[in-house]
Amino acid sequence: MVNHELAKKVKDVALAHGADLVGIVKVADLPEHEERISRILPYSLSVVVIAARHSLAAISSSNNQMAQFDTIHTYNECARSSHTVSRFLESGGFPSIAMPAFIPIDMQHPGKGMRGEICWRRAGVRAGLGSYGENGLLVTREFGSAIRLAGVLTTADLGPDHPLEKDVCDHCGKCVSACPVAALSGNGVINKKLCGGNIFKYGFRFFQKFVEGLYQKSDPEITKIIAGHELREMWQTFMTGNYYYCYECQTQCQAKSLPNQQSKI
Ligand code: B12
Ligand code: SF4
Ligand code: SF4
Repeated sequence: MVNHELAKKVKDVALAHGADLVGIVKVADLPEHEERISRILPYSLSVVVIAARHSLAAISSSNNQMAQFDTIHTYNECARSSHTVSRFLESGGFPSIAMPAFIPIDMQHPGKGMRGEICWRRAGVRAGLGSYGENGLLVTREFGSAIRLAGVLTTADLGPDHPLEKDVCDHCGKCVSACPVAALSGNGVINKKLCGGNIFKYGFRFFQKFVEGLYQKSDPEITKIIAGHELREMWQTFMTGNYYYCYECQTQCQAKSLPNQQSKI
């Protein structure tokens, strides 16, 4: 039986432990993911979708390390909130799993790390957290696209939310023009290769080329590469688990998001 009271409690727990927005979608309303979900947690009925907001100032900073540090924190808030919710539900007798926000992710063919078990944008739209933007991201009334998403699978039959009736994106097109590598062409269409090349400067592809490159070089060249800035950058990526070098399409819906953030003071 659909439990609205438990849904309310779950939302309170999520909001008290790092979430800024939370919504619920029935597994049956995510037919694209139903098969995978049933393999991860048989008899799951609901997905709790959690959004944690970025600091808009940090991800707009020209110093990318500020944006990366903020991203680590925002993902941590997603993890904290989703794990607390899953433990809360399990203590009530409902098997539940906190899902990764982005990694770990299936690295095998054909997805190769580019397809999540649940697409959080899609789940967020169906749970009524916001709507799709021209940037292809989930845009919220409260924080624009400057959020990170995660969630919890549960066997509890939680009272669901509904997709918003009104489009949150005002189609100003700022995100499309702000992309430094012209990866966006509007209406959510993205050239994943162009974007990936820009945001993952020292990610997997760089690592792969780096290792390949070492085989083809002479000893003195290898020594130079090993002493170079790029290896240190890659080491930092591995250490922090964060490798994003661009946030432009996340920061453009400022008109919508800033007043709300200020109103909390
Ligand atoms: C792989 C991945 C990428 C890849 C591919 C992105 C992509 N478009 O699929 C790359 C490396 C390019 C990438 C880039 C970025 N990513 Co990314 N990425 C993911 C990841 C891990 C998986 C996405 C996935 O499964 N895609 C596969 C399929 C489902 O996507 P698709 O085929 O494109 O289908 C989409 C469209 O068809 C769209 N769609 C369908 N109908 C319609 C209709 C309209 C009108 C529109 C507009 C769209 C639309 O809906 C589908 C998604 O819901 C998710 C985490 C997760 N598990 O969700 C994060 C995630 C999507 N990324 C995120 C972010 C923030 C970014 C970046 C800003 C980088 C950064 N600095 O962090 C850029 C933004 C690029 C952009 N504008 O889209 C956030 C998005 C937050 C938000 N507000 O929506 C996520 C959810 C991570 C998180 N946990 O918060 N990412
Ligand atoms: S910047 Fe404008 S067009 Fe892009 S997602 Fe935000 S509101 Fe929509
Ligand atoms: S993250 Fe940067 S490179 Fe990727 S689509 Fe957004 S603006 Fe373009």
